[in-house]
Amino acid sequence: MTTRSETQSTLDHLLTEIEHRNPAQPEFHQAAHEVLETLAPVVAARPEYAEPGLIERLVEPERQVMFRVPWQDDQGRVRVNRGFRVEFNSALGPYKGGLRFHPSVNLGVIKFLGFEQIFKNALTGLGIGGGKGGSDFDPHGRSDAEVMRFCQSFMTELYRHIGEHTDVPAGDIGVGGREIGYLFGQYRRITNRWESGVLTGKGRGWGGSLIRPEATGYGNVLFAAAMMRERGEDLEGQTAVVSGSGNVAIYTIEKLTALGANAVTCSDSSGYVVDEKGIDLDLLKQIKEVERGRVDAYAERRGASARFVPGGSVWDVPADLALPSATQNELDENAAATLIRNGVKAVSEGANMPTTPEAVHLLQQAGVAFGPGKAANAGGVAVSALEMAQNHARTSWTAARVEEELADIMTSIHTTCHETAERYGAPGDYVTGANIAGFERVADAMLAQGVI
Ligand code: NDP
Ligand code: 2IT
Repeated sequence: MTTRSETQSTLDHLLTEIEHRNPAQPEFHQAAHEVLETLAPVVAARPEYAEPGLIERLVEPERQVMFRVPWQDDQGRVRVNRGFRVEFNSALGPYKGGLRFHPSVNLGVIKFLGFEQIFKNALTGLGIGGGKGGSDFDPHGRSDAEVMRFCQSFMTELYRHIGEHTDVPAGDIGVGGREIGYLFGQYRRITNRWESGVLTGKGRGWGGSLIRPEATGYGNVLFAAAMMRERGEDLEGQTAVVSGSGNVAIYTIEKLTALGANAVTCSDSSGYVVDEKGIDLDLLKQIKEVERGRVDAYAERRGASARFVPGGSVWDVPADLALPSATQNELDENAAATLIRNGVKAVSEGANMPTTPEAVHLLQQAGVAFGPGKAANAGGVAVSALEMAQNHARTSWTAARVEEELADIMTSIHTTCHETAERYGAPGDYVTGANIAGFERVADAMLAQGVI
């Protein structure tokens, strides 16, 4: 029987090796550290997990695809972007995870997202493996025709790697309903197949699941509510700060408002808006979903209750709850210290890895309930898996049914994380609970399926 400290030193050695073998991929290193630093208790307790090569296989993607994406802009100029799909782990089902279109995308970013996705998808309890993809293409300011040509070129290469039983992409930053439509159209044209289950987040009239657009934000609020219940409180009357103003942020604000909380902020890369009356969702949706505008337009049109703060940090606004819903590492140590000073009770991650490790540590030390993204934002991919189930059965469920299933899944993820943390001596630590519970499910499947 190995001790916890022997196990931890083996894991630390492996982390050093990961850094050497994957140079210049800081986000992937960060994600690997965050998981491997919490696994010692379970690896020490269950000798089968110490089997040589198990964790080494887990941190190495099964397959990584990179490709050229040439397209023509509206002026006829040829542009060249880079496309990625990292198929990380298929022990539990077909690779599943979104596509991100953002100029900051590179292989390390996609690997961090794919690695997180393995554990997140395991936590849903559904049959989905982990993958992620995307491109350094920037959709901001591009016409619909440019976005369509880009998506068609991207799919002209990607199609050979995906399929309803192989790898099922969906949306992420910069990829929403419009992009999924163009991608699906090109896949159907190239393959001459109506293969609904090859992409999720489709339009509701052609195979999309009701509640998929809402699922990540709604799910995160349900997770935050479950954490608050553990503290003997609910969301009614709580003030919430939300970052971002895209898919996840909008439906986070919608669910917070429905449950009686007051969501007072949103943001984008230009700055943030604070609205003391609570964000007016019709106005925000009009500006972001219809006009594809910037958040300063919200403050201009809303009147006296709202103001726009160019550049500033949304975490400066005092609140009971914080739900980061934009991007990685957007909530750092300084922001965490400010939130704590202002009396924050819970932080629940809608985005993937938005809180830096130092900030997570500070929040946990201060007794703030902290919901890590791989648990808290799993509602999106869970409803994607329900979309796949509907597609396979050639049926569609009512919104009420999907929402009920989503609520059950989020409750079960919360319970699993909570109980697992307690079982391994870290009560209240949802990071440890999520990592260990996700790891156990994937590791058991990998061990059962042999060395592949
Ligand atoms: P969207 O593209 O719809 O919205 C992203 C929002 O975040 C925009 O307001 C955007 O502002 C802002 N943002 C993005 N990058 C940056 C940056 N580098 N600095 C400042 N602001 C930034 O994406 P989603 O809402 O879908 O995704 C948000 C987060 O949630 C991501 O971390 C994603 O991985 C995660 N997630 C998404 C899921 C989904 O189902 N969509 C599921 C689970 C997690 P701007 O327009 O100015 O760039
Ligand atoms: O990070 C995520 O979980 C997503 N972007 C959603 C993935 C999906 O397949 O729905």
